[in-house]
Amino acid sequence: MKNEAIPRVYDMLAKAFAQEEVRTCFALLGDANMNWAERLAQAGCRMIYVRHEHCALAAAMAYARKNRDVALASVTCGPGVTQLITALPAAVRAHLPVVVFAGEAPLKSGWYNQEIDQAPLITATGAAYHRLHMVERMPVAVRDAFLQARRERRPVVIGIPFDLQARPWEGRAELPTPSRALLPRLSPIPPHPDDVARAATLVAGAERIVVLAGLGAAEAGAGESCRALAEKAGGLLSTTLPARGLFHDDPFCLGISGSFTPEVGLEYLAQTDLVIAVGCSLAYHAGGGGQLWPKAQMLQIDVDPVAVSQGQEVARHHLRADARLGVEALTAALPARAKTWRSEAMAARMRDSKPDSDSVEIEPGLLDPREVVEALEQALPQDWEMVNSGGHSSWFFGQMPSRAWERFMTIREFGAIGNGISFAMGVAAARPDRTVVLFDGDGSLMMHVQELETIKRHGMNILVVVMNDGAYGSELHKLRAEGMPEDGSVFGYCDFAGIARGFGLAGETFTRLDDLPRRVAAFAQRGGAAVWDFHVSTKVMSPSMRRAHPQAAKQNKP
Ligand SMILES: Cc1ncc(C[n+]2csc(CCOP(=O)(O)OP(=O)(O)O)c2C)c(N)n1
Ligand SMILES: [Mg+2]
Repeated sequence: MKNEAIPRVYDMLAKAFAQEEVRTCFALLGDANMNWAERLAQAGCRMIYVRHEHCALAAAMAYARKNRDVALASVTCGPGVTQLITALPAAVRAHLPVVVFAGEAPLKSGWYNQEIDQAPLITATGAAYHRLHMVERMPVAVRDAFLQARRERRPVVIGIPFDLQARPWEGRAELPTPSRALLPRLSPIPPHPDDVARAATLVAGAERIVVLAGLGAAEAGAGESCRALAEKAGGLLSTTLPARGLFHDDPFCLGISGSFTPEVGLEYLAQTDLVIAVGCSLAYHAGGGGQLWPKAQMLQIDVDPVAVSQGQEVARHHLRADARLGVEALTAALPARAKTWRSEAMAARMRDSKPDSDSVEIEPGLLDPREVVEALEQALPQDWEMVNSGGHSSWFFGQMPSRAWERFMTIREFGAIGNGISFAMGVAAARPDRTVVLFDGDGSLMMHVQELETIKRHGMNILVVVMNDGAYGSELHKLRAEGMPEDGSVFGYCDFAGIARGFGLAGETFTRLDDLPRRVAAFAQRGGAAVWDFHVSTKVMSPSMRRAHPQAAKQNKP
């Protein structure tokens, strides 16, 4: 008979997590985490039980990004752990602090069917793995995992054999000091005056400057300083994709730099002679491997400047500093300019041009994805949280110039599809007072469509907007470009509205756009969750796809 009065190791473990002030845990239960999870829930942690372990971790990643703090996920041992392997590399590369409580197979058994060597699987992704086999040290090890996740900004997976979890707790009754009380104070790093003087000379000698801000700039609160620097330098503003919208209301913002650059922005990037990259890791995609700004020198302002990034030589000039302090010091050191690159005509062009003006004749009964996005940009309330998934359609969804970065999220550092629905759940959990709108492709949504049930059960406010081209559009366009059969990339327009209704959610199909404002108003009134299925043509190739396949772009013409 169980003696409930004797605390077990899992009781102590739950307490150690609870004192880390984790308010939400994304989990899927099995033998190796259920006792712990149950106790954690009793301690007041909100449990969001999902339908696939990948989605627990992916939702926690979005939650961490949104709250700018550690998030928590939990899975059982063996098959629970192997399901994490697609999400972990993205969390590592996106620098997301997530602690994962994973079980391990029992140590006492000679054989256990779910046993697998978990450590090498996890560490292969770049995440940390800690085997906790010393019972007395477990509460300290848990605390240290939170410290490590924060300091290294990466996922830390804790594996604990479930027979050890079930042992009576014979250690100290007191818990260790929680991580929050031990965190070092990380004040913003000011720049060195010599570096500022050198950077100012470089900037003063350039004529066509673009200030390119990344997520580091946005999170350091450097938006206003970047605007002031660009103004004083007579230059333009741009952002990386994750920081899109940081300058959404600035007339001299050319949009995103990278694969997602709008048409007019490409022209200006091609002319620039100096890119000042602020709080941005200079990933390959941000400058198309440098091809988007062939004439430009690069000055990087960052706490961790780099010369080579993702296989490319990126910056020869560096100013090591906190993004805001570095930009402010540089702006102050710049002499006033006689000439500016800016003009009213330029602002008017950026304001009035379409992101992509290519003309395509669309089949009757289908929509142009660009028009869908324009209509959504007009109709969706500004305070809705936006999540952009992946795939070909993400280019179009990225073009919503009125939207601010605080309400935008994308995590695509491992290039995997199928994450949108989990990221939307993570944002919804972090911002329960808001409506979240997910922009996803049909293929990506289908990969984890089961989570519609989680959304329904937890009463999340999520509008799933599907750009349904009846295909893996990314693959289809490449196959077409190569003159290959399209099999394996074309699936037909499945009925997402019907699927949504099957999960107890509202579902609607769109083959026209004129009644969108009315439907948005009705949804906003009703709240809850819904899936909106926009049937779009595969005739429209995104500009980045056209750049990669110029021949195919010509053939696609009516
Ligand atoms: C997990 C994973 N599997 C396969 C791929 C290859 N892939 C990239 S885009 C894509 C198609 C996405 O289709 P959909 O979500 O409908 O978006 P679309 O490209 O049609 O807009 C696929 C299969 C991937 N990136 N990630
Ligand atoms: Mg598709």
